[in-house]
Amino acid sequence: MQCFPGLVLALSSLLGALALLQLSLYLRVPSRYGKHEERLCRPRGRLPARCAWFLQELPSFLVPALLLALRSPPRLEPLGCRLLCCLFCWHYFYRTFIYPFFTRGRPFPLQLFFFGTLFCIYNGFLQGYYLIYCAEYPNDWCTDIRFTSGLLLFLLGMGINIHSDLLLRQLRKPGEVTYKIPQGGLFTYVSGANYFGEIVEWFGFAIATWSLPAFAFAFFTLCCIGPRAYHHHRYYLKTFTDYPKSRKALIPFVF
Ligand code: NDX
Repeated sequence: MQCFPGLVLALSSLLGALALLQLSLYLRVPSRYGKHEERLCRPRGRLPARCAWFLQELPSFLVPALLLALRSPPRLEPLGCRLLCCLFCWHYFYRTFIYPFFTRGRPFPLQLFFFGTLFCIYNGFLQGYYLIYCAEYPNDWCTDIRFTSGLLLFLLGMGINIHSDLLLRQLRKPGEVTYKIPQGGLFTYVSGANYFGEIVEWFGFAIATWSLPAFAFAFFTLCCIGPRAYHHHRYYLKTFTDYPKSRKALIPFVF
């Protein structure tokens, strides 16, 4: 396989277009899973959350790993480029092999599972293909301000995301499906602390890679879970009369 810059440009543009489609679809009405699903208890047409999250996210880890294995001879030089590919796989290792096994979420709708899986194959291919076959970095990329600041943002975002996922999980005992007010960590300031972390993480990744595919993915993430944070916030305000009034939806002290 070789690098086709036109393919990278086309796939990144389509990702940007999907992001805008998503924004237009989910700004007014939330995506129908989790607390925004209307018919909550019918098991038909749903997959257990653990199974759904594992299978859905797996391609984001497997596809870049497969592309890397197929690359002969390996071309992940210099060190900066190798590290960047590892960051992407590191996140999806967590999301595929750790997060699903601890989740206490409701069953996931099959239709969204199908779209989610397609999305993960698509994005796993785009990010992996670009980093493994196309990206060119100078030898001193690791000391470039874009790499170091992006890496710091990525690590900060990932830390917030994992910590917030943990706080949400601890709200329920095994088998429980009720919703409570999230407390602690960044939830003190925003209703969508896990989403805020994930968005910071992928913008950090985009800055560190300084690439069109990564910026397109960061934008997609913002358009996908940004509106969801807003809908979560409205849900909490409507459901809990004692919900902290100073808490914002997504960005601490701002929105
Ligand atoms: N998976 C990303 N688009 C997505 C699945 C949905 O990783 O048709 C994108 C991802 C997919 C999406 C994926 C792609 C686009 C799709 C979309 C659906 C429609 C959309 C396919 C692939 C689409 C077009 C138009 C382009 C075709 O019972 P429960 O499940 O609610 O329990 C929850 C629990 N919880 C609480 N428990 C007690 N009390 C409370 N108050 C609680 N509040 C929540 O915590 C869950 O078990 C858990 C987390 O819930 P929630 O709702 O806060 O997060 P969730 O949305 O489930 O995300 C989980 C993590 C989170 O860290 C988030 O940052 C990350 O995954 N994520 C999620 C979505 C996308 C994404 C990251 C990204 O774009 N980077």
